[in-house]
Amino acid sequence: MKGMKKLAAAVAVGAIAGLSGTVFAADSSEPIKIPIKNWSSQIVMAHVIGGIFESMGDKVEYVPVDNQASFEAVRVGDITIVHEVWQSTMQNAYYNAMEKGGLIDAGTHAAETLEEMGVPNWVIEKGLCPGLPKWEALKDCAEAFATPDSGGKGRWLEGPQSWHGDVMPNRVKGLGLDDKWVVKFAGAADALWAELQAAEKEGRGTIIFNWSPNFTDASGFTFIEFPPYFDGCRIADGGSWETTGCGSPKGWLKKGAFWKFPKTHPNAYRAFSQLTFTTPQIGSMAALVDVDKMTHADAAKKWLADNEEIWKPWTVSVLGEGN
Ligand code: TMO
Repeated sequence: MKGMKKLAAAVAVGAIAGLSGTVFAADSSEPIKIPIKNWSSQIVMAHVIGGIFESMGDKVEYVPVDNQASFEAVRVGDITIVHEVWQSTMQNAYYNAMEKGGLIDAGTHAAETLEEMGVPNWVIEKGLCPGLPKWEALKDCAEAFATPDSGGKGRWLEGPQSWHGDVMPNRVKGLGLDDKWVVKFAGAADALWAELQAAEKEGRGTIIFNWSPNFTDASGFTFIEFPPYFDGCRIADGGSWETTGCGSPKGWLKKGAFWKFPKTHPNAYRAFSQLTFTTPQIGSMAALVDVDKMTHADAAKKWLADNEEIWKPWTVSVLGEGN
């Protein structure tokens, strides 16, 4: 009798689902594990995506991870997704994990990306380095960028060393700028934004590593034009001292997932694979924290509340509401 009831219920569900043609399995009640890294848009987007999953009835858990280690972590399922894979600095780790097996491609955001050294626009307007944004200008303006810790050279403020290893020291040397410039690593992203404010207050030049999409897209920031990137130009990718002066490539921003995610959480996976953010959307996620000084979690709540018409459709089956 019990079995009959179950069967009848299954037939009824099947019949209803049959109207729209497909039966969707329910998502597992196991939490979806979302990585937390160390730059603002990534953390806010983690909570935005978590909020989207929660709106669909899924459980989520936030897991702090080292950026480079995150690709192995998602390959073996210690985290379920990676949602900001920046081509210029992460594609090797991403494709290596895919080749080993376990990481699947979950689509590409609309935003194009750039991770590069640059200056706030007022540095150019004040004439602190005539000839920018061409990199050759850096040969003749280092003094205006000296700081107490730079030994009389210009300070080239790179992000934390965990982000790109020796790419910048190698670039400075490759371009023959190492007698005029010295690379210093910021302890964290916040130190880059603090430097922008301090330099403006003191009226001295500043050159920092930065990226787009970011909150600085809206406030005026110019990326320096280095020799063009090509595959293998960097020392770490087999390049030489003649080629490692190459700049960063413009690139994609991808998503990835643990291969079992589509099976364990088919509905959340469908939403995740459909979701895509633009440059201004990602910039605004960062701005809520770095300009408006909200917490990452509050920023995500506000972003979700302000942008329902953007993300709600991703939570609904392509077959229409009710699935
Ligand atoms: C990975 N990042 C956007 C900080 O360059």
